[in-house]
Amino acid sequence: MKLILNKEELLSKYSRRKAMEEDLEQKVRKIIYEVAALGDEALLKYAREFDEFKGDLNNLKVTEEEITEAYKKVDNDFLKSLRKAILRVSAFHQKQLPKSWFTTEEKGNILGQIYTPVEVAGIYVPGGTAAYPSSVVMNAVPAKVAGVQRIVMVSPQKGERMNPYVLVAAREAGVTEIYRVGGAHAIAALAFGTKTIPKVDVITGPGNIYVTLAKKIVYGMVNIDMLAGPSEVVVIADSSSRPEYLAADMLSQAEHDPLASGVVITWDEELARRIAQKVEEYLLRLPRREIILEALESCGGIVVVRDKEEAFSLSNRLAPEHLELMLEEPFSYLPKVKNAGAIFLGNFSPEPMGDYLAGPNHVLPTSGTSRFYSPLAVDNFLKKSSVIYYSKEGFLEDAQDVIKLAETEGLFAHALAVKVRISNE
Ligand code: HSO
Ligand code: ZN
Repeated sequence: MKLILNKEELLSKYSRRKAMEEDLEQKVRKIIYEVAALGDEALLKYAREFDEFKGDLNNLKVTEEEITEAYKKVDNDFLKSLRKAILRVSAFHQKQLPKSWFTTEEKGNILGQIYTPVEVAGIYVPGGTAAYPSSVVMNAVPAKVAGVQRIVMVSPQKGERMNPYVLVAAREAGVTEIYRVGGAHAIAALAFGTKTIPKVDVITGPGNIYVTLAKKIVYGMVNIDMLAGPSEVVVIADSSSRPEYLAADMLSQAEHDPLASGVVITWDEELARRIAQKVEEYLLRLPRREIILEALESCGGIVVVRDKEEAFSLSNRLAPEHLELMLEEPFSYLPKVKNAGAIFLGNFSPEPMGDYLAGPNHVLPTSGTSRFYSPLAVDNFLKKSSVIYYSKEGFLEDAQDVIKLAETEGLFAHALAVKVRISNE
């Protein structure tokens, strides 16, 4: 495989990847309309068809016994690491909690803004090899910190049982109920509600292309976090880093998905050659080598650019989900970063530290959307309300202006609501 590329070669790989996104929207729309109209009946039909679900409607919900069983299956070291991750992720998200505020004006009017958590949050957790306990944590913890009372998780069950690590992560992170369904039909069920699955206010979490399209379609009926695609990392490196670090970091995101992306950008040709050698070497021993190869082929490589300026302009154009600055004095480059979901600085901050334990969220904007989306956060589970209180004196001061503006708009009942208070005072 040709690992060392120039800028144009990388950009053409990126545009080919976009074109590969099939037009599945019609198919997904049909599933959503059916679940909206027929509820559980359609949900069950699609769960049997797409999730290989064998049971009945009353088996959709994961039981307490299954969760107890799951605890018996996971090892203690996992539980310890998981709990540490939850503590660190909670601490980080606590800092995001916004404060409601009020201001009192001269005439005694009080204005403000209050934050209220949504009542019910729906979190989507993919099944199969992408059933990550860490993603359960990253979705559930910000909801919990926001104060959401009901956190509903959906995840397709592959095989005989739900993944015990996912179940334990869900319980530890504060998920209140779990349903073994996935795909577009699960998203529709969360958006509209069925007899079995509650209607939620916001749906978060990454999924495959069907899930992403479904989230796009139900948006407006519920809120969603973002439209996420396969994982990506862009590493900008100089010779202060080490080829083995850079090669491993590139592979770490490529192993997620055949459409994932791992890119290193450098102006040091010798470094590029040494990274390529290391990539070949590591590939021989990595179990997910096939996925990595496909990913690197479709959307990865080591790009040699002219200089730092060109490196940052390319990275800003790609607007990656994860950006690693493996550079001497990495903090001095922060002002050059315009678009990135999460930024990792220095040789001891490889991206997996952020995937699991650092504290910031790993649900991040992908496919160039870090131009306008932000990481999943506490505010995805909160909404604001404005608060308005007029004192009598303040009211009388503003009343004529409101009457004037209302009458200009032809809205005489609006004007009346003010006038009636002046004449009765
Ligand atoms: N890098 C992925 C998240 C993940 N990695 C989960 C490992 N497990 C998207 O940020
Ligand atoms: Zn990852």
